[in-house]
Amino acid sequence: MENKKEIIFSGIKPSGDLTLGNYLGAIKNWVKLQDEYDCLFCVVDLHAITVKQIPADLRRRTLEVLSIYIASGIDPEKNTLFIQSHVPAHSEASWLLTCNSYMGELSRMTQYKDKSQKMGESIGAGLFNYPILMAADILIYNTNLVPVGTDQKQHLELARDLGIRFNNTYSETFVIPEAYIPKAGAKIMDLQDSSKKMSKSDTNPNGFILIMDPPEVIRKKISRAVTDNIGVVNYSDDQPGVKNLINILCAIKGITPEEVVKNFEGKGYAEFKNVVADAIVEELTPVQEKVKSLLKDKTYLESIYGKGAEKASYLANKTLRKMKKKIGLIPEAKK
Ligand code: AQP
Repeated sequence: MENKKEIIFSGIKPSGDLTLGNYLGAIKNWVKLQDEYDCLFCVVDLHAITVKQIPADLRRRTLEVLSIYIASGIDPEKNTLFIQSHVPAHSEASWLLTCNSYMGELSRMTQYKDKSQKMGESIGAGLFNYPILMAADILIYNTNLVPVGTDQKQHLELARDLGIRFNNTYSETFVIPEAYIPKAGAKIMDLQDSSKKMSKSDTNPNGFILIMDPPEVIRKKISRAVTDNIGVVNYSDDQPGVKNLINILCAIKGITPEEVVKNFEGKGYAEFKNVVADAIVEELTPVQEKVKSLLKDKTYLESIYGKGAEKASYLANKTLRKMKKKIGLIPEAKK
């Protein structure tokens, strides 16, 4: 009998240009998982529109994110790569789950609380409901594992709760997914304020490094990264800026913080920062070159996301039909 592989689903929203946080916390780890698991990697454009987007930018970024996946080493032949809005089952399943969700549990989501504090009255309903769409994304593929950074753990917990609730209410329908938190790069922090995670929607560009930032910009941002006046490269919570740079270096090089600390004994921050910047530039330059060349071949990209959507739709629709039937909706007339 064929040994069935476990299913992995993950995605990134094209709500801004992707950061080193997205790369080290998500994409770089996905590359390692593709041989062992059946992977679906999605560009979650419907999540991006939970905040205002300029249509032309959204279109550009959606294809850029897909190109970054491929350029980083995600093999489009081995994995299912697709654009979320091309598989309407995500939105339909999301509504079915919305009707089985509570306002209370959604208002407890810290990401919503953070964003709503900044936006006040103008906070969108989409942003409030977004964790349900994320639950639908995951549950309709009977996903076993979801590789996410620690920032997304709470949303995954909600997806599990909604899946369990549906199974208990209507009988076994969904596989209940587990979080797969990477050892390295789980949370890359802002370079200017190490108390918050590096985010693509940040207003201060010195706080993040973009995957597509040119080398000179990367070097400048790292040299400006906030550290402290202790002057010793230590891996300590008392030196959060330095700790973050060590985490970045470890995630890129696959080494431990202890090794980094040992290598920089008796050396200053300037030398340390140069090494970190070099490592980032060396890691991102080949990705950037490949992205630029992929973006010139729109026909190729279309063939990838076309095939991906077809395969994803087939799988998602099977679960969606089950959900509808169990809820009591009449099956569609046979064509
Ligand atoms: N700073 C980070 N460190 C580690 N992992 C990160 N991820 C994002 N930022 C970091 C991981 O990237 C994946 C997808 O992220 P997303 O873009 O869909 O959503 P997000 O987590 O809300 O990312 P941003 O950059 O903070 O987006 P905005 O600013 O638009 O809200 C997830 O696996 C996430 O863990």
